[in-house]
Amino acid sequence: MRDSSEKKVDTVEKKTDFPPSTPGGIKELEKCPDTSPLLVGPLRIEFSAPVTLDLVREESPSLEEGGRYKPKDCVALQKVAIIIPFRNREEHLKYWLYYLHPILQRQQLDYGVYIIAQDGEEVFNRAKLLNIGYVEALKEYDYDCFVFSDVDLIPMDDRNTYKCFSQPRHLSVSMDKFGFRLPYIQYFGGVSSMSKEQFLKINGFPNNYWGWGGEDDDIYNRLSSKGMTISRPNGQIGRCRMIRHDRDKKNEPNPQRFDRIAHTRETMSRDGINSLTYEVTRVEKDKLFTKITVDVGKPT
Ligand code: UDH
Ligand code: NGS
Repeated sequence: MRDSSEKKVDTVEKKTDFPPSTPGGIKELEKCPDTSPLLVGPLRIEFSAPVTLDLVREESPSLEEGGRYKPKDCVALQKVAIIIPFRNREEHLKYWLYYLHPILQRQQLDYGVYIIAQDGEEVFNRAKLLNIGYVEALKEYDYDCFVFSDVDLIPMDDRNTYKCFSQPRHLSVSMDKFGFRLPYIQYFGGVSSMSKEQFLKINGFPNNYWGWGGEDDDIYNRLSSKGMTISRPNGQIGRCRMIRHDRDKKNEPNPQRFDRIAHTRETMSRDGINSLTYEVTRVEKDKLFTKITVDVGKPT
């Protein structure tokens, strides 16, 4: 009988002789690099050319149903759910899909696109839709990172990676409508990302901001009250364009927003992902996205 030290040598030799392989003998994929070699840097973004969903579908051969993708040649470093709050912005969505799918693929992400559409004619509730996106995306796949993006914002540089960092990330730092500057240092609106842990630490987002404004400041207050800081790309890489639009119906400035953001620290433990209620009314799987239409209720 051989002694245990011989056995050990045996195991080591096996590992050296055969590179990591699956039971079928196919070589396992390696992790993707920290920086994707496919990135091209600054991009020309414009909204004059006509774009149709069929055109975008034709140009996205590698997508799987529901707007899902993962790199073929390496294992993505993060599994990212992209959540878009939505109602009646079909024109903007076309441009978003047209520009973002190729960018996200060059960033070598394992990702899915979730359009969370508010049903009915009640006042719009952006932050609640984002909470719903988090919950619904996790029912489908073991995402570890969540990117929350307005439908009308397009990055102008593909080095602005739509992934998560050791601190919550603000990605739309340099918007054309603000003269390519941050409007104020605490600004966290537009496009942001959070890992599952970061999101849960703040009990998700507030559910009671009905109408325009303040919900992004509430999220900032939540992060800062839990001792987190905001990570950002530099102002060059973080440039992005907003598709110009008029104010939407049923998304008027919320007169309660100033009072609400003054009390985030007291309300955040009871208003958030732990108090979220809604009903899914429709799920549509397109090649380019998963669209989940939801009844979010109305202000009480
Ligand atoms: N959204 C919709 N539908 C709506 C309202 C909002 O899809 O009816 C979503 C969409 O993803 C949008 C995001 O929520 O990008 C943020 O809402 P917003 O576009 O109203 O916010 P923003 O600050 O505009 O971009 C405010 C109105 C600006 C009026 C300018 C008039 N010149
Ligand atoms: C602040 C709003 C934010 C908003 C930001 C930029 O004043 O919700 O302006 O708005 N906060 C409050 O109203 C308390 S923007 O210029 O994009 O319309 O995101």
